[in-house]
This record gives sequence, structure tokens and C-alpha cells, in this order.
Amino acid sequence: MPAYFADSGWMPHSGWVERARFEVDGDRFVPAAVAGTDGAERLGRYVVPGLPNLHSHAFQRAMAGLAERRGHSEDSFWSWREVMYQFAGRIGPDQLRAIAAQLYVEMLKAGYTQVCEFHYLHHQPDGRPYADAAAMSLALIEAAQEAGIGLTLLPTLYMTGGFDGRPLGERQRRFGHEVDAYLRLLERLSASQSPMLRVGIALHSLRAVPQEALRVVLGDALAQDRPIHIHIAEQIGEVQDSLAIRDARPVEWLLGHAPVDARWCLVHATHMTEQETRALAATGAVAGLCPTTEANLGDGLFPLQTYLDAGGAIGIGSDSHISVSPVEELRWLEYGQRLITRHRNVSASAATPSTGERLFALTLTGGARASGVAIGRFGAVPGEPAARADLLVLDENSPLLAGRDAAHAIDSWIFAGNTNLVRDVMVAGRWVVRDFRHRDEERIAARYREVVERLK
Ligand code: NGQ
Ligand code: ZN
Repeated sequence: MPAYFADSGWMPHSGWVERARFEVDGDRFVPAAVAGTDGAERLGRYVVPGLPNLHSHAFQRAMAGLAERRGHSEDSFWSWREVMYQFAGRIGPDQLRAIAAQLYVEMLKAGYTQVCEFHYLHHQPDGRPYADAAAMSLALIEAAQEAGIGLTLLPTLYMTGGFDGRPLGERQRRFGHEVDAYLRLLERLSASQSPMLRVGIALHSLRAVPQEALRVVLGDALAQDRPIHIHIAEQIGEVQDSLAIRDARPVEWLLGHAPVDARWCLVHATHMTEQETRALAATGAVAGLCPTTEANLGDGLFPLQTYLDAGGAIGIGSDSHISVSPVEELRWLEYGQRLITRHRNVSASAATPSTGERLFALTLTGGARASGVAIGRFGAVPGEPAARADLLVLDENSPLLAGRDAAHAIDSWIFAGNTNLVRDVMVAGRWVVRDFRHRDEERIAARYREVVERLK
């Protein structure tokens, strides 16, 4: 069994451990039979778990940067969405595979070892299913395999174009499913589940899923113990529509009409009252925060302090991939709060005074929960299955870590500088990034370039 050690290893439950030993059996960590460094390969000074990315729309990677020019006098989330729909209309399975593989390589190099793919680009642009109805889902699965990243695939149910139940618009047709066809897709994809592929479900939003469909699909998901993701309360306009039509705010409505618990991930949940914030925290659901996309789209700021004080779980996602960097997500998560509260170290707590360590720990545990996969830690945690063998080795030669002991390493990584500190990345016991290079990055980037040039 391969054995490794680091001068210091960090994970949420135990903090920094000196001479941390990692033994790998196939794709999992096993509790080390012996302590110390005997017969083990030294990885470096600092080793940490790989990060889960809990929210991705892979195809949007290829349009990052194309929606930053003023179009209307009132550019908004909704005008961005029109640009995005236009772009989505040109993506078929081959394009999706090429774009997603490039994105997943970028994620691995940045330190993400698992991605939750919130996938709604199901059919041909005119809405007819592909010859193989799962073609687009399979393209994502193949891309994740090529890159070597763990995938939580969340086929997304999308049925209506608004709270009022209006039919899908022309450009939304390829997103749509009837409940039966949707459940068939889930069942089909679930047959290929593995340590690297978990199948969950996503409800696109309360705008897109009528109440009766919600009930049926949840019954199935809960019976199969699947992770359940939903976009919610991202925009004020959405809150207003919900109030007008359902007489409740989106989060308030969901908590009143669905058995929200730790299996759920509420993506964005930006606009909540204090009461909703505390109620959501109490459910154990994960708030899926995507700070760089939320900033890019002008969504607003999540009420982080109230939510964390109430014990709420969070994770991060790169969503539209305007940035693919856990450092940038966590930095902006904290900075947004500093800017509105005019305080510093808002996310830190009395028990964990390091802001970086607190955010990192929350992201690992919440992200693992939202992914439905045993990741985000090394050692044995009583009552939990052995974790998949994912780890990151930080660059011990970086000037960013000079003169820093372990207690300041994660803060320095998250808050200082703009050079990548992730030197090596292991996923499921195999090295996918060594010395900052992904094992297949040239080929994947060349194919990406070719595909995106042709989309222009
Ligand atoms: C999406 N993205 O599904 O890609 C959404 C926009 C919508 C973000 N919310 C579309 N960031 O919410 O209708
Ligand atoms: Zn999204």
C-alpha cells in the first residue's frame, strides 16, 4: 500500500498534524497502521484535502468574458441570461465534452477534486431529444473521466418558464422534461455510479418546477438518498414573483413545502430575511455560495454572519466559471462581508480564529455533504466511511509561504498573492497534477481551443 507523509497535514476535524502520514488502499485513505514516516514518501511541507466545487454549469466556461460589454442601458442578470441562452444554443455533445474537460483540468489545477454539475442542457436546440437521450450527460461524464475529477452529476428538472407556470420559452426548450422521462434519465445514469461518479438531482428553481412535479421527484430522490440541489432566491425579481404568486418568499416557501434537510443544497439563497436565514441554517442544508459569479451577475450579498452564527453549513461553487479558483471564491466571500460590515475577519470564530482555516473547513465539510461523496478529510472519523484519497500538496518553495508556520499557511494561501500554490493533486489515489501540470493538459487544451474557435 502506498504511504506518504507531509511535514504538516491539515483537515477540518483535527487541524494541523505534524508528520501526517497518509496510507492509500486503492482509491481510499486507510487509517495508518503505523505512525511516523517509516517507509513513506515525503510529499512536502503542507498537505490539505482536495476541495469540492458544489456548483458548475460547465458550458458557461466557454462564454466567460463575452458578456462584459454594455448592451442595454440596464444590463442585468436577466440580460446576461439572454446572452447565455444564445450561447447555450450552439453547444452539442462534442462541444460540451471539450469545454467541460478543459474546465475540469483548470479546476484540478486550482485545487478542486470534485465537481457538482448542475446540468440542464439536455436536448437538441429545438427541444427534440438526442438519439441517445442521455448524450449530453454522458459528455459530462466522459469529460470528468478524461480530466480525472470526481463528478456529482445533477441532471436538472426544468419544466416551466416562471412561477406562473408559463411554458418554456423558445430558447429554454432544450432544458425541458416531463417527470417520467426525467426519472428514466436518472435511473439510466445511476447504473454507472462509481467512487468517481455520484448521481443526484437538481430542481432548476422554483420558477421551473411546479409543485406537483416537485412532490413526485422528491419522493424518488429521498428514497434513493440522492443529493438534492436547487437554485433559490438569487435575484430580487425572483423574490417579488414568488411573493406575488405564492404569497411567500422563495426560501420561506421551500422550507414550508419540502422536507429540506442535510441532503439539500440551496444554491445562492442570497435574498433571505433574518428569519429565513436562521430557519435554513437549522435544517442542516448546505448554502451553495458562488461569490465570483454572484458578484459578476450583480446578485447581492449572502447574509453570511447571521447564517454562520446560527450554525449554517456552506460550500463554494464556481457556477458560471468567470473564475475557477477556490482562493478567489473564499477571498471574495470574506471581502464582501468586510465591505458591508466594515469589520475584519468576519468568517472567523472564537473556536477557529484563522479566517482562512474556518472558511476552508466549512467548505470541505459542506461541499462534501452537497456532493454526496466521502471526501474533504484524510483520517478515520468515527461513524464515517473511509474517505476517497484526494489531497493537495502546496508549493513549499513559494515566496507566499516564506516565514509562515502552519498556523498561517492557509490564511497566506487564501488571502495573499495571485500565484497558484497547488503544486500536486491526487484524486482517488492517483496523481492527476504533478508540479503544476495536469497529466493530459496539452491535448485537452488543444481540443478546447479548436472547439471554441469554431463556436465564434
Ligand atoms: C443558470 N445561473 O441556470 O445557468 C443560472 C441562470 C436562471 C445562475 N443563476 C439562469 N448563476 O437562473 O434562470
Ligand atoms: Zn447555477
